[in-house]
Amino acid sequence: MYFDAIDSTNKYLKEHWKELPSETVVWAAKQYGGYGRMKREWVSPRGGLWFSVLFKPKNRPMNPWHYVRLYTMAVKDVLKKYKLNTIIKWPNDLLVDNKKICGILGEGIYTGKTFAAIIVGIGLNVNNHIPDELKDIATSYIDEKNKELNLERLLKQINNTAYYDYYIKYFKNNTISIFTKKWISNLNIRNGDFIKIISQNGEKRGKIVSIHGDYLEVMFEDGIIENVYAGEVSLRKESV
Ligand code: BT5
Repeated sequence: MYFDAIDSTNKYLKEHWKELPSETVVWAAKQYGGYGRMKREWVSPRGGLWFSVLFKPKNRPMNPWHYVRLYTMAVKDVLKKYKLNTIIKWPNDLLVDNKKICGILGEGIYTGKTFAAIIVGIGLNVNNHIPDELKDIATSYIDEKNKELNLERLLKQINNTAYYDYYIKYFKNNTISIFTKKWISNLNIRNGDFIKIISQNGEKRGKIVSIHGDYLEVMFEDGIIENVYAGEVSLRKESV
């Protein structure tokens, strides 16, 4: 489905998931109410690629974070074809030289015991120049390469890669852990790295004990080991 302008493609699917089939893609040229985790604003002017995909699978894992990871891998692979190398920043971003080019948001529709649907929203800065207030932390394809890309072709390539290279291959109960391992090996963090965790309760420094898909095991400065969950924190790498 294509919209010239919409508040948010994720919001659209959250309101219409019941009557739409699995794997519906909603794409908008522009969003005026785009959002990220914890309802943070996602700047979505014309020129960027803003879309969401609905998943209502019968026999595949139903954790929103699997779908976020699916798209970080697919967008990374496709941008590489356009000669732009990115790294995956745990848990949901793609970076170029430490600046965010893509952010991905997974949301689950929870009905009682299980998720009935997953909505994954992809925000990729392509032909849009980054506004001054985000220039220190964000970049776009055109700002990196001085070249425009065809958004429709890009959208198809990303969805084809996500579907055929990862979803069909790995999104089964016995293969999803292989996919998660593959994803972890593509991250910009390793066990033993020092990090700063930013959450609604403030900032804390610690060292990564182990990395998992949905959470990190972290030893904080006071020696206490805790799990920090992907939905609740932002992460910065610290130099030692
Ligand atoms: C994300 O959140 O990175 C997930 C963004 C998902 C956006 C897509 S677009 C299609 C679909 N429809 C929606 O409404 N959402 C999805 P988070 O990790 O919370 O990062 C949000 C932060 O990124 C903001 O607080 C800003 O600092 C920064 N930011 C905002 N707009 C940006 C942009 N266009 N490019 C890079 N960084 C941006």
